[in-house]
Amino acid sequence: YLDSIDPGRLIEHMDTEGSDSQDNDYRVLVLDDSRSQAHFIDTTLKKAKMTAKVITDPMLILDTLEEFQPDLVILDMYMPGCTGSELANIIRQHEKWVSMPIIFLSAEDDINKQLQAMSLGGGDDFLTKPINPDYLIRTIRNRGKRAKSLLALMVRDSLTGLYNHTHTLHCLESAVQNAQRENTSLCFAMVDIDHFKKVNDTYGHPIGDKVIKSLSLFLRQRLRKSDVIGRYGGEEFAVVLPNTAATDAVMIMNEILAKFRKIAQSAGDTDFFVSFSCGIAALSPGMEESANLSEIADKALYEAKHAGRNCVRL
Ligand code: GH3
Ligand code: MG
Ligand code: MG
Ligand code: MG
Repeated sequence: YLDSIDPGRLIEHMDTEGSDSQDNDYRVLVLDDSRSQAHFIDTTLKKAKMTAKVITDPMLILDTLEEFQPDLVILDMYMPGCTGSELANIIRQHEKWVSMPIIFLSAEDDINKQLQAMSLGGGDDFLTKPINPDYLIRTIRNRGKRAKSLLALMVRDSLTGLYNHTHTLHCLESAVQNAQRENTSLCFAMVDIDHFKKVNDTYGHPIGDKVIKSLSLFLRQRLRKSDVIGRYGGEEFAVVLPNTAATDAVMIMNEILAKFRKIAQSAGDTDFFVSFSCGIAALSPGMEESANLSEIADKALYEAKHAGRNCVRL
């Protein structure tokens, strides 16, 4: 049964978002120009088993966001050269950070100034110093939990639960960066169900949906946990295969195709069979980065369709 496939690939994809064990696992970036304050917050967060990163220089905020990828940011209000609300505005200009919670921290107890900071800066909370550690942790947990579950919804396709088009491309982008940094190979595969219009026309749209879900489930079961699977379009899927050479990717996708087309899809009391076509783009160590993997995979997919469908092309 699929003996030529690396057993590591058979590990089922599991969704772990929202599980209890992860509830405390927030990545929190703290910016406070006062070292003693920064240290106090750092200690408080670590005691609550959060992953904290503390910086004291406002100039480092954007680079550190990119590097640390926090779930939430805590900003001191008054710092030399800029205010917390000015920084929050700068952060919010980046699409990627639009929904990330920002908590202001300050000794400012004038409610009007607090209000002004909140309305100018796109912050979500204003905590006053001296900070009550329990209150700080509770605020982070509440904000963090909601932000994480919203984000989890935003990146997924609702029919299949797979990553959506946009998030799949984001994942491809970071996978390419990783592969280049670590000098490893990477493949990107595009999968498109053959003659899917006929399925809809013959059996109806809901049965078509069932076929899409069936392929989605099959890909999840057959690929590694580290592979990224996305619903790229209606009946199109995309797979990012890190640490995978071109010949292996071709073999894996051929195996998946051979098994999938044997699965009986049922429509009432009739069974039917569905195949797909697949185009693969490969990035090998040392290759020029200019290669646009999604364009190349798309061309390979077109060739697979042109060659009569039901096949894999590199
Ligand atoms: P080919 O082998 O060339 O890919 O043929 P095809 O019929 O699969 O190609 P085409 O891309 O022209 O048709 C895809 C069809 O998939 C058209 C559209 O109505 C249908 N479709 C798109 N999204 C969904 C969906 O979410 N559910 C269902 N049931 N059908 C969908
Ligand atoms: Mg300060
Ligand atoms: Mg299509
Ligand atoms: Mg199709």
